[in-house]
Amino acid sequence: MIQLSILKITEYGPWTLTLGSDREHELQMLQASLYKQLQKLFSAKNCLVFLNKSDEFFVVSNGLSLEDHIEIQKSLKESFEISLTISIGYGESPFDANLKAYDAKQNSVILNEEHSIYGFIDSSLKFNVSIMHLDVDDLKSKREDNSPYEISLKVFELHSKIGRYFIEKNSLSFFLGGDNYMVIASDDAKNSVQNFINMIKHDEQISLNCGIGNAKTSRDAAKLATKSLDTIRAIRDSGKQKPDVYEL
Ligand SMILES: Nc1nc2c(ncn2[C@@H]2O[C@H](COP(=O)(O)OP(=O)(O)OP(=O)(O)O)[C@@H](O)[C@H]2O)c(=O)[nH]1
Ligand SMILES: [Mg+2]
Repeated sequence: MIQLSILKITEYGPWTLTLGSDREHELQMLQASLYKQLQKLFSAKNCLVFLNKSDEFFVVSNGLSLEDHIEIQKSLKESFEISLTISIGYGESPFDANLKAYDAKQNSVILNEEHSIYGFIDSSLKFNVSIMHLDVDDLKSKREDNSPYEISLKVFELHSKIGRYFIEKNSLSFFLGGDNYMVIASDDAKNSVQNFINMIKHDEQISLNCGIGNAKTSRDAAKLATKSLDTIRAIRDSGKQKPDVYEL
């Protein structure tokens, strides 16, 4: 079972208009500081925040109580003029947890009105999460005959392919920067990642490595996923035949 908290800036559109037209630089600074603060607050509680579209953030919040969420809301209130709405859901798969959180918001299932928290929490459930850290093998060599802009276009096209493929496996994919992606993965996703890697190798001539981590909390699962990825690199760099996928 996995618990997901979706944070969204409340009434952001109308608020942005209050800044006038010369606002884009202000909004970019606000979004960057908000992301930094959220990552700080949630990682202190052993969670990892995934940046979705700058006004919305996904957190695998396994084990976090309503009180934990209220504490975070109080802290954010001290630092930011804008506020966030939190929707919490759980499910057998990451996509199901996302649906449950979404349903709660749509149907106004309130957990705490003062702090704008919606959703469902059940502390009696047993939580765990699998994270897959995907990375392009030897992106450096592609830079030799592609300009920075062409490389980034490829990186975003790949993100779209990862997202489309793994939503079919009830999993959620996020871009982390560079040539790095993380998938909050179902068992089905883990079992099919080698097929996905083979497909991308065949269709796009891009080699991917995938480290997988399993743990109770998202910070631990991400740590193990990255450790797995680094293990693949270490095997490769020692001159041995590397696996495409490694799981801890
Ligand atoms: N978010 C994130 N970005 C990383 C990480 N490691 C590297 N990067 C980014 O990815 C870019 C490419 O680095 P690498 O993936 O190490 O380079 P590479 O040539 O593909 O080498 P290999 O992946 O070892 O084959 C870097 O410039 C960083 O932007 C990581 O763990 N997390
Ligand atoms: Mg790489």
